[in-house]
Amino acid sequence: MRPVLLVIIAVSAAYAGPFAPPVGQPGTTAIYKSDPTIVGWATTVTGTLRGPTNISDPNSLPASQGAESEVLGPANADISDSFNVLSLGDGGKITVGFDKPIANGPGPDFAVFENSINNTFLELAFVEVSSDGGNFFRFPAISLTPTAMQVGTFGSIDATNIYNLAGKYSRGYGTPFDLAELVGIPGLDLQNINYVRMVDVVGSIDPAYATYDSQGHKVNDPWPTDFDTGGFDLDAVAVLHQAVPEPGCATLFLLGGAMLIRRRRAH
Ligand SMILES: [Ca+2]
Ligand SMILES: [Ca+2]
Ligand SMILES: [Ca+2]
Repeated sequence: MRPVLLVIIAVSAAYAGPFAPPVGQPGTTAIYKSDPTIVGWATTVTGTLRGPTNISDPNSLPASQGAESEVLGPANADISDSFNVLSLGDGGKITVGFDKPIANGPGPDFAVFENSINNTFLELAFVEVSSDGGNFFRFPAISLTPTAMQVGTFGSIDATNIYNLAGKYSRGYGTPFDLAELVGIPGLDLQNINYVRMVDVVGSIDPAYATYDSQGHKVNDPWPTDFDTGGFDLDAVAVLHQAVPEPGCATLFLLGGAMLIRRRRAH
């Protein structure tokens, strides 16, 4: 009896939260970088604003790891090279675009890849989307990581406490986002999403620097990360559902042509 009890306790301690577990666990929502449902990747960076490596230090320089080109095309952070990413620093942000708009289809519509080397050192980012490039709308993120103690520089996070925050999964595996969660927002066309923005959560529980999830919890993640790779590290953004071109225009054009030909023949 005793060994069974111990196992149960160990499992419940390891996965304390209600959300999907890490890569390799039953029920994970992680999307592997070569998943056949991926139909495209980010093709442009339309804006980058890096944050400092330590927001509490006025002399802190912005995070510097990686050029914008590192986040374009397929996810490529792996065991041989985990630095083909762009690091955001505390509160930094980056906005990417696509050759075809993302659209809301069944289930997740895009996935964001970070370069975490394991299932627990998770640097997180809020994710926002825009149709017009001016108005951005944030996915309702949830962080249930306890906030009584700061998660340290190389501290751990339980992925089951994390929802709708990029960086939930280890390198090579994307965190999925479903546009259906943003239904009914004026100014956002879910069939025409042209921009995705990642915003580093900072991760400090100090009220002077803390950021908050959609339920008012401070988002606690490894902090400070006072080095050139500080903050969230964006590897890539995968598209799972692309907008289908409006059938209206092409069909009407063809119909119109056919009618013209008929008329000419009739005369
Ligand atoms: Ca969807
Ligand atoms: Ca980092
Ligand atoms: Ca990359």
